[in-house]
Amino acid sequence: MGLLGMPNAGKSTLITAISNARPRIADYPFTTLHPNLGVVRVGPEQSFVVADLPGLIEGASEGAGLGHLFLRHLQRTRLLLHVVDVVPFDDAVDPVAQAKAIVGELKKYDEGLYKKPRWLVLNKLDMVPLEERPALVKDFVKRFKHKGPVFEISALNREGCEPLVKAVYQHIKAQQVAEQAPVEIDPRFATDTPST
Ligand SMILES: Nc1nc2c(ncn2[C@@H]2O[C@H](COP(=O)(O)OP(=O)(O)O)[C@@H](O)[C@H]2O)c(=O)[nH]1
Ligand SMILES: [Mg+2]
Repeated sequence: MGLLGMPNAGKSTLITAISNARPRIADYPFTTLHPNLGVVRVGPEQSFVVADLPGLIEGASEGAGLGHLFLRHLQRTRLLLHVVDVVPFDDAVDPVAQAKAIVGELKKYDEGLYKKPRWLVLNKLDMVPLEERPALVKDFVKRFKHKGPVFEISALNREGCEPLVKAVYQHIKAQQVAEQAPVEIDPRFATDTPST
């Protein structure tokens, strides 16, 4: 599973909350040139790898060309989580516009990645009073025109992280099983089939 999102969205905090990785929080995005990989343990013999990919979007949009360093990791992911800070510090910043920009970069960057399943993870919900959350989430999803699954979390206090991790595991497992399903061979084309 790979994490996408603007700097400060909470990707490093999330990977710390759910996996054994210990990246630097609130780190300047370009200081990490290597993806942070972590193992998420879901249950006995149930785990998956999470990759925080600093620089993919940020680097690509700056023309820094760092993105390709992470492509290899990203291409191996079966699922992308798009992490969004719903309460940006700067009031002038519209988180929906930022999220759209990320998706635009992704599409420009690599059509294959753009087509991967991408779930929306609305982060920092702890900053939003309970009674305001439903409206905020509804408005975001509507304006972002998001069709897939949506998760509401606080990476900081781990609220909502467990259901997210379980859903991710199930998705990845299901895809893995589907990929390993035996390919049916048409007997007419099997080499050991008698020709009569
Ligand atoms: N209140 C709150 N702050 C958060 C949450 N997640 C991350 N932060 C803060 O947001 C800042 C950026 O987090 P970081 O994980 O480094 O973001 P990244 O740039 O996407 O990796 C840090 O100061 C975090 O403590 C959250 O769920 N709630
Ligand atoms: Mg980070």
